[in-house]
Amino acid sequence: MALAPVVDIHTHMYPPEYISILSSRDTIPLVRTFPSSPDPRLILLESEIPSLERALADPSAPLPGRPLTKHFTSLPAKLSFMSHHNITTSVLSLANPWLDFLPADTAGATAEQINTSFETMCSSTNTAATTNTTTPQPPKLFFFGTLPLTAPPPTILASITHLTTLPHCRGIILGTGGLATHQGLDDPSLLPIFHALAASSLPIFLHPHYGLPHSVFGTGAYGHVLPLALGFPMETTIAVARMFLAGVFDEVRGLRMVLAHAGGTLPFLAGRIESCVVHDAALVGKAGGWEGRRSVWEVLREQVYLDAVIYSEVGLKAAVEAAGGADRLMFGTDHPFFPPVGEKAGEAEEGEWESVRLNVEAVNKALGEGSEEAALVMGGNAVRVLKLY
Ligand code: 5CU
Repeated sequence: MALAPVVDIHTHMYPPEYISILSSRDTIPLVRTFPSSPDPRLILLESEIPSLERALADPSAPLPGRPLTKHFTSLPAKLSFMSHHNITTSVLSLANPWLDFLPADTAGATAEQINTSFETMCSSTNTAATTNTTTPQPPKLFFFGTLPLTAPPPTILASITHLTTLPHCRGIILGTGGLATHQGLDDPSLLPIFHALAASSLPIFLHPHYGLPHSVFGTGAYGHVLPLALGFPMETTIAVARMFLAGVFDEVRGLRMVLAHAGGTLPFLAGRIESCVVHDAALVGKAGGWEGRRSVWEVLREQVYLDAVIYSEVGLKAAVEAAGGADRLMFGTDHPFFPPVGEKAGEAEEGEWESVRLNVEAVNKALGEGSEEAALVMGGNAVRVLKLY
């Protein structure tokens, strides 16, 4: 009997074209080399700016950001990571902050170049995998495309049309900023884009980047813990809540979203959001009102899927409940983020990653190792929802 596939839907890369762009920049996001570090450093987050400034002024200061290892950029490293973790198929995506910072006049061409680069990675890998064996193999790679959101809407729509011509594209990855004006995902100007994605059957993989204002985290030296553990999930929660309140899901019933990090805090807070809606006189009584609108729960269960990147059985159970069943969650690793750290980090990166083990364990503990439900989350759902094979 063939083993059930393991599909990783949350796995990022920066292709060489993207690294060249980051290396040429003076403001975040950027890549810098420092004499004391073998790997260049990747500096993405607002919270990393103070340490970047200190390191630029003083060569003995701690290095800013994180090491840009081969795991961020190399296809062989991705394939080797998949093989170490028994991952049958990965759905790659460009990592944050995507193309959000590009000038309007270059964003369209860059999106085309990067999406083509992902398509080439997928097709060459899948072809090589089938030519080297006599037994049929499932394809190893698919990808979520990226949109030139700072470009004028016709360029964004043309990019969606381009993605529909790429055989391995299975949706798009999207941040929460919205269009060039950065008004978020409840900006009505985004509706034609959402309609086009729905009409093209391209789901959105929604992923955070901006977090919360750095000031809420205080001045303690707590590394990346607060922005990543709390800022990222709150950002996702707020973005989806705003889309819900603006009626985007009702307006674009064909829109499908996969939310990163098990929906941020939505599984825990959906009830509170719903209660605040039905107890808000201004909202419920509003002309053209709330009557007939679906609840948060209905939207979650009809248009939303969650990844299973939550690292604990408690969170995973909540996500399954909120999404309406184990058939709406999909396994992810978040590779290349959260590599092993410590003295033997480099060596450990070539073996099993604890971050992956925690996510696999969460699925097994919450749903039962070897169960049908666990198999769905580990791969079956992605195969079905993203029409992989
Ligand atoms: O947790 C994550 O998903 C990430 C990510 O994708 N990018 C990043 O900069 N840090 C953490």
